Amino acid sequence: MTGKFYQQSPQLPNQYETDYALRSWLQWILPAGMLAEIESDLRELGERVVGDIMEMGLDAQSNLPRLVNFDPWGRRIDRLQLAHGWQQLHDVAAEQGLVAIGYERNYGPWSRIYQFAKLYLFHPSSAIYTCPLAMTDGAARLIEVHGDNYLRQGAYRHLTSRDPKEFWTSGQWMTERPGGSDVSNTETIARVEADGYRLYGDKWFTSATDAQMAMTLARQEDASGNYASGSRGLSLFYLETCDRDGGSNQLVIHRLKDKLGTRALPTAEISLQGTSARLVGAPGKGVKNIATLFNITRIYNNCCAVGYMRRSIALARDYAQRRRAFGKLLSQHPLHLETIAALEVEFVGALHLCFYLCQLLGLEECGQATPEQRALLRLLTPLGKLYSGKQAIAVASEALECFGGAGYVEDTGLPSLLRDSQVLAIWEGTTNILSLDVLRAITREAAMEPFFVEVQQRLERIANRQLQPQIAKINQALAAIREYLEKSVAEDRDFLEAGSRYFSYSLVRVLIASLLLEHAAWGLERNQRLPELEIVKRWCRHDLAPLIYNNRHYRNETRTLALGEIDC
Ligand code: MFK
Repeated sequence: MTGKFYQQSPQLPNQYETDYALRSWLQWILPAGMLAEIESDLRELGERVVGDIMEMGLDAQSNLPRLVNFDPWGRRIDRLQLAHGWQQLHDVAAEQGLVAIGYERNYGPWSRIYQFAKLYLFHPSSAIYTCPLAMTDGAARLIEVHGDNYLRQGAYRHLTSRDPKEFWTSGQWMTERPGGSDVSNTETIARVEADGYRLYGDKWFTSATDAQMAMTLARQEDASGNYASGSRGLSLFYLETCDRDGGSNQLVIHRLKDKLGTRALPTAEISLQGTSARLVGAPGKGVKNIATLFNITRIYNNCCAVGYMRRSIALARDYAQRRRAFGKLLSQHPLHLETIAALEVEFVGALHLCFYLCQLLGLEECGQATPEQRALLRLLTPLGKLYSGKQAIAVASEALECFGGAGYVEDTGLPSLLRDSQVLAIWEGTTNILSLDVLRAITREAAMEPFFVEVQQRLERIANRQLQPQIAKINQALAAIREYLEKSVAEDRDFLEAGSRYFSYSLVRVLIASLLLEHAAWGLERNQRLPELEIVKRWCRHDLAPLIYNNRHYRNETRTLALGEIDC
């Protein structure tokens, strides 16, 4: 092809140095002195994620995992062939302490913030190596809370190691063919044999199948060969994927999933054919105990969603200052600027929620959280995951559009942002499953009152009169949420379920508004006009409580619309 016109590719500068939102949040929240201690580490990682770490991720994305079932002589081997880049990411994750920092707790409850700041920087360059890290972290926490000495002295040390040779990742094998979100349909059974438990069954989605261990659910067989049904019949098991001689622990890998995105990540269908395993926690408490793990992975999901948002915007922003159209740079087109600014508002809001959640997690794990903060952590975990997952997809989609056709072309690397973001709303609980979990949190953990008090106290701490219109708007939304909850008492359970996604969105939008507002007020007190001031004004222009009040008639109409039961 001839012609003199070539477009310039977007360039990424140091991802920590140029991230005012993260840096400003850390300055606001971290104790004096801590940021100075960790900042060189964050800066160095900010540089590497646009350098060698990004190269590793690209290598992993270009050399996809392959499953080799048989050796040339017909012997079943089920060997995963993984990209060099993927293996390097394992080593970098260990050396950077991406899991370890959260357990070393050198900064007490603030350690989680430090760790998640690093994960957030690492994630968008990592070909989603953060998926195995999420499950690894969840498994470490699970062992800390429910594990016995054997696991604490063994697996836990591997999971939290900084030595690449010692560092293990963990799988979380929950999904079975009849199950999916409804884990109560799990069919895998655990039988006591001469040397302990052996598991038999099929797991339909096992992410990061290259892990050295996994946490999984199975139904225990009793002495008469019967099994308890439902989710209360499930127990939690620990297994290692290889036996002592390095052979498979009676695992058969049938095939790798051909997925829309996260293609560097090996996700397999496997069978457990007498896999040696160890019971973790009390029998019959499998779902409750594995929740310790998936509540951590849900926070990772939130953090990684924010990481993708930030990367999408960084790319679009840079490109806007290189690409000319209609005689000027994209950055000189008012509508284009509006578009990127709207993405920034979404991203900064999501960042505030995510890191507040990490703050609560750190307090809880260090035994410093109040009962109210523990209830909030329980509530905000599904809320943060469900909201950020959806917004990451929307932001990635809009950012691709900022590149026109180039955003749709594979070798620009841009389409993978959208494809990989899409999974964030699916795995670890879909948006609807999590909206229902929000109801579980408010009914079983009484998390609603702590939520109201939290937002109210933030507003009360803001003295600046300039911010009164936003305070009024948030108070109005809080009143609407209270009214909605009062009304729900008189309604049936379907009322709450049908409205639970909108209800969840309302809680998130109100909480984020209060977080942004308090941060903006903090800036004003220091005579700094932070971008959060404009961000919160724009945030509050939208409906903060998009609740739906549904009754039987409304739901009948919904049924008609959803199922197309309309006479033509
Ligand atoms: C980049 C980031 C990467 C992230 C990693 C990605 C890895 C991908 C791997 C996967 O995708 S693995 C599959 C993920 N699957 C899910 O997340 C399952 C989604 N389904 C649910 O979450 C359902 O809500 C659930 C399975 C939990 C419903 O189970 P049940 O048994 O029908 O619920 P039930 O009876 O309400 O709860 C049982 C117990 O667990 C209760 O405690 P009690 O026994 O004391 O009554 C609940 O309170 C407790 N529980 C349930 N959800 C909880 C919880 N406790 C704490 N937190 C929760 N979220």
